[in-house]
Amino acid sequence: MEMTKTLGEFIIDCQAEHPHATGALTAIFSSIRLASKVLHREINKAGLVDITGAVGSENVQGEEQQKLDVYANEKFKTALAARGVVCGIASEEEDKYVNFEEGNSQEGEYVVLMDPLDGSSNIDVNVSVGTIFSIYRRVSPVGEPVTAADFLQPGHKQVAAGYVIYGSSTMLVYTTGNGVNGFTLDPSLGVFCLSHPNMKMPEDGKIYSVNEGNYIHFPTGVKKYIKYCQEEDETTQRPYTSRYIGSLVSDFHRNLIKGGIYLYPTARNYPSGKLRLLYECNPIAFLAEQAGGKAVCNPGEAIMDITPEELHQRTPFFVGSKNMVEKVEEFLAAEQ
Ligand code: P6P
Repeated sequence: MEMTKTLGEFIIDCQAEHPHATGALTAIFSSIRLASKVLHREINKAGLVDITGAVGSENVQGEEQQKLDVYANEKFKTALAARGVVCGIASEEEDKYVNFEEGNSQEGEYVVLMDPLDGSSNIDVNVSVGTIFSIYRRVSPVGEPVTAADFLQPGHKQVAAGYVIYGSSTMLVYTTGNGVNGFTLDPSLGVFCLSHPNMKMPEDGKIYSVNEGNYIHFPTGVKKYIKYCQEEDETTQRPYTSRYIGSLVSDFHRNLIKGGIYLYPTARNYPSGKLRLLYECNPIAFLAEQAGGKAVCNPGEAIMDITPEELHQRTPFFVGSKNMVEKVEEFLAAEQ
């Protein structure tokens, strides 16, 4: 029986297809792979220790152990800084971007933006969470400290993007612009194995994911689309099913496999939308488009065409099966 290809073997095969590849991206994925295994181990202790807050105990270095989302940030930051190919990162857990000064990091040609543990409030109720990452080539001169411009690039400049979902199994799903592939961690071996080659998002779906608690504050077009999802219509297999986990990576992952749409419009507490453009929406949008889906912020406005103005800016977000996103665009456009 043929052994399943591991993530490392897959990346090396892909690198062989790009003779000019320097191996830098391979090194970055190796860092992400390592940090995600560490996080897998910690998250799966959820039943044993309080990992949603300071646990009150000290680790071997005498440091007080930290909230898991801050812990995740430190692990990914350390892993990414260790290889000398990443010159800096931006993170939901960091107010400003971080310039790496370790070793020859300034020679690094890539920057990474990440949400190290998205949906972390779900940890203490044992609901799946995820890490989201987005990789760009730096635009500032190699050898100098990173600048804001390195991070404020539009999503269509991404070199790679992906997520790790810590659920019933831990999976890493990523794209480098040549399709989407999913790898499942085999904890007994400590390797990610190619389990979902060439992932394609169904053009249509019957699942809509939205926090309907915000309904009364949604734009009229969104309200009309939600009612459309709930109407009886056999020809379009409606009513659809409402599925909302409250963890973007989990909702997106299910919709990627089964077909569906995730909506986070403007709402009362989020006049610009809740989700962050740079390290949540852009990477998920890259994956969606590479898998045949679509991601917009407003009708006719692709997420990846937004020119970012500040690191933590938010945006309305509609992502999923192409025909479902285009249908919500119709409802939004009709109200403009
Ligand atoms: P709400 C988690 O905080 C997150 O950023 C996404 O993972 C998730 O889809 C969304 O916010 C949930 O937000 O307002 O519905 O609780």
